[in-house]
Amino acid sequence: MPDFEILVTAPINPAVIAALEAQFPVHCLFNQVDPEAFLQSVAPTVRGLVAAGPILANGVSFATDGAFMSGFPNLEIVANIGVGFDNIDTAYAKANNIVVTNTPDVLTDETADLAMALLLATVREIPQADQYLRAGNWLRKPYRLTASLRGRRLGIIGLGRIGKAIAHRAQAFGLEIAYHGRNQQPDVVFAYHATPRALAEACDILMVVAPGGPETRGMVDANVLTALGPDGILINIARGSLVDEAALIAALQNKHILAAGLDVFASEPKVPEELIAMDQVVLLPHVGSGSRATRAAMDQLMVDNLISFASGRGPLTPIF
Ligand code: 8YV
Repeated sequence: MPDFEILVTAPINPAVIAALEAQFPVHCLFNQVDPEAFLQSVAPTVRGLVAAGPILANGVSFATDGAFMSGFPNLEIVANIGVGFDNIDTAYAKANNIVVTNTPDVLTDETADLAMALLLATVREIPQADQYLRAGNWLRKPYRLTASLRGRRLGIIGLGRIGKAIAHRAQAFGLEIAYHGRNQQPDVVFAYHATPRALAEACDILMVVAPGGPETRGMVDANVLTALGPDGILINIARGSLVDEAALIAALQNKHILAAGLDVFASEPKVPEELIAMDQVVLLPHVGSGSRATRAAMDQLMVDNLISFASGRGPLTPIF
């Protein structure tokens, strides 16, 4: 498709760039010495953008906001690698008839697996116990006893595809499940709570799975954490923006909650020193979807969206 020029905004897998180059003329913005001058030269003819969320971008990406998109007079599609699309100004895209695609489904099970692994690691202190053994401490005395998953109630904020996959797994672990979301879902048997605070009051594990963006920013605040209680465990695999990070640090320091397992952070890849210094947290570098197979499937879905759209068959997974 020689007349469908693509601009890649983030340093994605080189193999994916090669796959795009087999179909389209491709420009890469992220490795330019003078990105502004480069943009000026290519922007008029670019019809598709490849965007990526926080982890692939790793701070090098260009925000796909309205100001950025407005520099492309012939922009028709933004293809995102990632199911979350809070890195894209979707209101601007919609208003300007720009299609936005994401990569749902192909990462659902991988991310749900990681959520359960992070929950177990946090409750049973798996990284801490591993560290204890490696430091030779086991030779002196057994590892301390930990909290337990038994008899716990799991509250899921955001019962979408990934939230439901987590609920399915959590049922097999014998957990009682409740949820909060924008709306109660008529076909769901789990107890619904209209606010994050009410959910936190009813549970002792809070699993954050809802999308990022202005609507959910800071929804897990000091009040919600206090409601979770001193045995409470917070797991966040969604976006750092959903949790008031300063309130979380204070809640952990003051023992208003027991522990936290975090795969995402407010300003990742920067993680607050206070969290790094704590023993009651498990911290992961945003690896929810990060297996080779799942990332390859996400990459392929992004490429397939562009091919399908550019050849007139429409996008495969548009967000609106
Ligand atoms: C991605 C994610 O790895 O899909 C998402 O929304 O958070 C991760 O799975 C990342 O955003 C890719 O850019």
